Amino acid sequence: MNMSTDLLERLTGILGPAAIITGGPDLEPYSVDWRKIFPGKPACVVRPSSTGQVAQIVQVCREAGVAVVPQGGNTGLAGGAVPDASGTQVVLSLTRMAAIREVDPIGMTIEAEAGCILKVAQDAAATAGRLLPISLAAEGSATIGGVVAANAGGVNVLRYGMTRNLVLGLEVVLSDGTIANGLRRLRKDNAGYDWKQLFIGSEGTLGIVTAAVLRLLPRPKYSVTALTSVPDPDAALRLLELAQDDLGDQVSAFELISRTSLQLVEKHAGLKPPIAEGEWFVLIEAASSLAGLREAAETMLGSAFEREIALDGVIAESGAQAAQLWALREHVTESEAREGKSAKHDVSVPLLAIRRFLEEAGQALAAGAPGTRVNAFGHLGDGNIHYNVLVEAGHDAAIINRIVHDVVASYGGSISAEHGIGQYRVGELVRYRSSVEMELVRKLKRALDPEGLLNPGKVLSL
Ligand code: 2HG
Ligand code: ZN
Repeated sequence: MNMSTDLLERLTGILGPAAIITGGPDLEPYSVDWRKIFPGKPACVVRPSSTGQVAQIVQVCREAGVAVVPQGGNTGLAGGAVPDASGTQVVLSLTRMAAIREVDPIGMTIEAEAGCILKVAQDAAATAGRLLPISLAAEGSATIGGVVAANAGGVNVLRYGMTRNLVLGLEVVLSDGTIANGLRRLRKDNAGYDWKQLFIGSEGTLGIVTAAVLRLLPRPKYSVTALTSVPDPDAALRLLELAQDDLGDQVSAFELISRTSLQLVEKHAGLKPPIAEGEWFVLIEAASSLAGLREAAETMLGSAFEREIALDGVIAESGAQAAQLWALREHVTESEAREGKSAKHDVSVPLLAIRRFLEEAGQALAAGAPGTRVNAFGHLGDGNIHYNVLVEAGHDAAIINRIVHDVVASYGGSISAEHGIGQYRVGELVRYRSSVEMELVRKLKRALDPEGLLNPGKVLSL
């Protein structure tokens, strides 16, 4: 531990000794991300149980000039929730603040504290006959605060938008320890600046999200899940167009999976796809409360086969089979991690450029980093591909990043479609955003966190 006894005494006065971890193996899970790519060393971990305690912690840390790193489920992929290696930063874990304060099935809202696990919030909504449509592979451990702070994406963005689209109200602890309570649950609220938007996706660098009101939706009664192989990514886009023509906005997920991804899942998770042949696969889900969805999906897929934009496919016959198809997709990240290190590229490009992006990035890698293997998969319907390159001995991840991101930039794409910047992409962001944009962002940071003590080193460098 590397902090003054005075600060430790003040923190202990706020929380009691049981809610502070100062050393030993208990520190480990808070010190490093789950992939163990960004090892850090906290001065200590504090575990408040109320917004008032968060506010007091921020206040005393500020007085001591000590940085605070907010952390939820620690499931992020950009190192945004772990401390640096200096041993001076305090990790503020929100996992004890896990209450669901209210579910309102008529107003269609849920209010939850930051540490509430996403899956718990989804289940509470389902019990009330409603849908919380944020859905990600990490939903069993990701927390509402982290999801909001990261503006998480996931597999339902195509239909319901990013987390930002679903946030109606926020409670945030500001850098001076004051509490901004904007926990309104209104569909329409156009009264002045919508300040909460600043905190959504700010990754804890502007304030600490302690609770949120999220919008719920009607819970569809029927859903249909299909896995098909497609001849190439362009055909996948034509299949998306067909699906949207025939099923409208009932298409809730449209995921592209490469053969390499499925091979990794088979090798490390032991899951076999029901379709053997093909280089590219698409997992489609549609959901509706009106009957006839399955028939419509069958007709749609029938015409996809006729037009040869789908080659082979299965439609799940039961909820269990649908879960098996989803498991293939959901195990990609974990299987990739088991295979070894990877240079992750969470990129988006305009949909029509996807095939060219994939081809050009592949060619550029073959020329500039020969022998690399690409694990490409992602949310095709959002133009968001996880273009992950497996890094083996002799490969330089920085060179690989540069190669891939330069191709992304040439198509007007984004170097972080949904995972955020964290610490992983701070340098990259500066390269691909204009100096005017970067200065605007720095001004916001200086205004809201003048001392630079909220999650320093993440998202931007001052
Ligand atoms: C997903 O879509 C996640 O499964 C993780 O965003 C992506 O592992 C990744 O790169
Ligand atoms: Zn993703």
